[in-house]
Amino acid sequence: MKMYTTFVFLLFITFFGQNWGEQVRYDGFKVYRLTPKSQEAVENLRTLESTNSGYDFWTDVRGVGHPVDIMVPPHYKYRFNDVISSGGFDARVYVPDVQKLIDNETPRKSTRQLEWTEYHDLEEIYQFLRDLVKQYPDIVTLISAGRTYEGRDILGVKVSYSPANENRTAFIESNIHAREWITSAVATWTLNELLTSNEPNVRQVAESHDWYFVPVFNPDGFVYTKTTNRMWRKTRTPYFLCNGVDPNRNWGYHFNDGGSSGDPCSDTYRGPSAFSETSTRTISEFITTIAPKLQAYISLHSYSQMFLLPYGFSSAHLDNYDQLYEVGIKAAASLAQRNGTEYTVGNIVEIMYVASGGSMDWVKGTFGTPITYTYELRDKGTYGFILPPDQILPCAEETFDSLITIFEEFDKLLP
Ligand code: 0X9
Ligand code: ZN
Ligand code: ZN
Repeated sequence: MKMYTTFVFLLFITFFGQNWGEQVRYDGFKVYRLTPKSQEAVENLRTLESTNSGYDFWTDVRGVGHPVDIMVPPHYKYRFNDVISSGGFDARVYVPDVQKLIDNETPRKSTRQLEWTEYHDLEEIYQFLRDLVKQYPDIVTLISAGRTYEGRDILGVKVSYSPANENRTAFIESNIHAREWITSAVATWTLNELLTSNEPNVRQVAESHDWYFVPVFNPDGFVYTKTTNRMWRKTRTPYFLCNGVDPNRNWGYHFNDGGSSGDPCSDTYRGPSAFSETSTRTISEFITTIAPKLQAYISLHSYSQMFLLPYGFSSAHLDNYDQLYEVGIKAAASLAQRNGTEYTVGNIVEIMYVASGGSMDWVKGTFGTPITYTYELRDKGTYGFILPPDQILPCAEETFDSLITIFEEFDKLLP
């Protein structure tokens, strides 16, 4: 989503809300859902979004009848009421107090083991990976997929049951956007399930592919969401006036081809050049080393409940769109079976918005990888990025069902 956490807005919180080095708080911040009823109302929203006005757009402006989620600071309440009463919107409060959601999300009883009943920090996730290697020394290997601007390792694992699976390699990416915590929780659960499930169909899929999992693609941003600002999206590289590049606008395929910003203070800042970020550059180098063997590249985001198909720069149905769409519909059906969770399937531009420079697009465009999906996981805005921990398991289970379907279906279609 194209969101502008503005410089002014951050400055405000920094100076008035608290001292340097402490957590940003969101007391009294509300998320409104505005549905524009006219083209004029749409334009007004676009203006509001692009002027870096202090509002944080959690979802992008798409058009008449399409709802937009906007986080509003408490001191903007009256100003925002004026926006609403300017007319042309259906408006309601979707999240009454963002800080309350954050507080409910984090009961710190720090279990070292991952149990998917709470969200973990980077070190706990990395320890989980190291423990798996100890537990399954013949199957799991620790990999370093890259490093970050702040000097962190970007750790992952390779899971391989047989050297014969090499040409059926799947890569699972998650948490490239720092605040989308549910994505790494789902990825680690998926990894664990592939190793431990006794279901015959799961064993079949697990043991007939090689797997790469890199649960936190953006460790600097992720750590920053834990220590300082829960709503951070980007990397942490300093640029003029503001920090961070949107790491899903920074990849070198159709870089700067729509749906990204040149403003370092924007949440969709593409960076000064393709692969300007240490993390995206080094990860892309790693992916290049395994690219000839890649059969699948799955990227996990939140939120919206969607299966997105390439590309983010064009609404054209390119490459194997039809195949991806058909399997996507089946995957959505199997996802819905368990809890009734509904997903929409389609091209990024058609069902979401223009967004160029994404990781999946780079993989698809550069290497022609057949299986390429971007998930937008739960939910549809009730909690948004701050999905309660009691939804981790149901979300992971249903997502896993759909992943199994994707691989079962493509095994019928691919050599
Ligand atoms: O805008 C994004 O990067 C993704 N949505 S999110 O709300 N999680 O930020 C969509 C990514 C679409 N993928 C590509 N353009 N490749
Ligand atoms: Zn995202
Ligand atoms: Zn396969």
